Amino acid sequence: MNTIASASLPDSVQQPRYDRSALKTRIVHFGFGAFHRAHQALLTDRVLNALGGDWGICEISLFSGDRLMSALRAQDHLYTVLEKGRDGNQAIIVGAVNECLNAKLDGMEAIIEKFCEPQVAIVSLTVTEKGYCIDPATGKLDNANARIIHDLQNPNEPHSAPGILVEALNRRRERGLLPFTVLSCDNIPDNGHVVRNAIIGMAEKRSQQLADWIREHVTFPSTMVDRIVPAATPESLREITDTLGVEDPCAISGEPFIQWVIEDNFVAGRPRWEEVGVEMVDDVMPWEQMKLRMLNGSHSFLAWLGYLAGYQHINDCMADENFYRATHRLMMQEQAPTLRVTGVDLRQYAHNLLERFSNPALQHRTWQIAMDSSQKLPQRMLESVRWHLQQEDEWPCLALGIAAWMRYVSGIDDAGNAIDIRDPLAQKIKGLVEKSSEEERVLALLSLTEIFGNDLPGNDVFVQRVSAAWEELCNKGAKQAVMNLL
Ligand code: NAI
Ligand code: CS2
Repeated sequence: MNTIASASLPDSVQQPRYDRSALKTRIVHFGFGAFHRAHQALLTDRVLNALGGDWGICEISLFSGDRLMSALRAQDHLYTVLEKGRDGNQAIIVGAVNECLNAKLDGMEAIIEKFCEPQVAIVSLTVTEKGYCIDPATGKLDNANARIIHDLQNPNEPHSAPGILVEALNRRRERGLLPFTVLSCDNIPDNGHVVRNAIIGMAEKRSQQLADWIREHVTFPSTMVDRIVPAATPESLREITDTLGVEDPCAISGEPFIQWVIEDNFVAGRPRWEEVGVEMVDDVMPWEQMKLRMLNGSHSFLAWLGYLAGYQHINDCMADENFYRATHRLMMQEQAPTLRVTGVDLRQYAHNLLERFSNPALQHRTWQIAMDSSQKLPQRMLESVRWHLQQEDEWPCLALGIAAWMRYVSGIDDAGNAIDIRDPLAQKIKGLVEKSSEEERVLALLSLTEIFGNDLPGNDVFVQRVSAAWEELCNKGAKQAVMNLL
């Protein structure tokens, strides 16, 4: 069969310029999803193109991905990234991946052993917010999570990402091997500390010595990651086939913009990512907050309100002047003041975000961004609300955003159509929705302390403002409610 590994590709397609046979698995990556392919793997590929070296990546997928990984193997672990700008596209063949393992194809034991190979220096993760098995309101390990319960009872046969890492580190320690750096690349505030807490929290339940060894030897740098990479669709794959002249089932499209800010704290070396524009800093938190609140907060605002209003894609929302202006207002008046990042022109940052959101080539679905929202709401909106409550000022866009989440998870859009809600808390949310009338809904959903904490549901100003926004949304619909913000 003809694949991108065997076909002769057009000259316009960028291909690896380095010796791929020199690659070893120095990075093991959890979560061969859309994002990793177009971000960390692509930037590592850029380092290899610039400097050569042996920094190969082994891709791991636990719960699905067997077909994807079979396809990846059939094309020598090469795949395509199509960068889609307003002014045209660029196809890039990424060569940094040198092997892959999948739980269904290879078994969990082979996966755990891969983490134990002596040359493995970095384990990176893009397993989505829910993959960390934490309580979103506190960032602490969720001991009631079914996978965590399983892994604590069966520590040598783990199922969760933190459980697998604890078992791998345990084996490395027993074998006298050096540890690796754990590098979370998910949109979670303080992602390094969160994954550290989850791993040490589990290790402590196994053995104090193991927990102490991890504390002493393993590092967990936090990162800020940014590139809009929508899920692949039949249309996006067809466009790539047309560009290459051959099919690539592992291909992914995304925007040209890319940013990665990393705390420079690695125990066993790293690729020289700084040579390709990655920013290595001492403290990533201000950057993460800026991105999570300005970009992701606005994305969620648009996803819930846009979906309710009947807009399928983020760029459709941007084409509505009221949505555009309300998003700018949310960014500049309600998110930017809460930030402590220095040396960034936030006005320009907001302008660039609106440009990126407007990119018609991306077709980023509002429904996709609305997925797993229970895991996203705290860091994208609620932290900012807490800041405003302390300042005793106004936050109408955030209030409407939170009410829009409530309306979205209530399951019916403004045209009366049912919404397909995907969320790890979906069952619990459904129960609360079914048991409450429209008038009782806000209070019913505020009982979710894993999202709202213990403080917000008891704060009268918070409850009153979200309730007012909810009423407006129910009575007037999303389009009118957004217009009334202006
Ligand atoms: P995706 O759905 O394409 O891939 C998610 C990957 O995580 C899959 O490989 C899946 O098997 C794995 N996964 C899902 N649940 C898991 C669990 N409970 N335990 C272990 N692995 C699990 O999603 P995509 O687009 O790759 O995004 C992943 C994450 O990357 C996002 O949630 C976000 O935190 C971060 N991110 C995504 C961006 C994007 O534009 N797509 C941009 C910036 C960050
Ligand atoms: C989006 C993000 O799906 C979502 O929740 O808000 O994945 C967003 O596309 C990225 O964070 C951009 O870097």
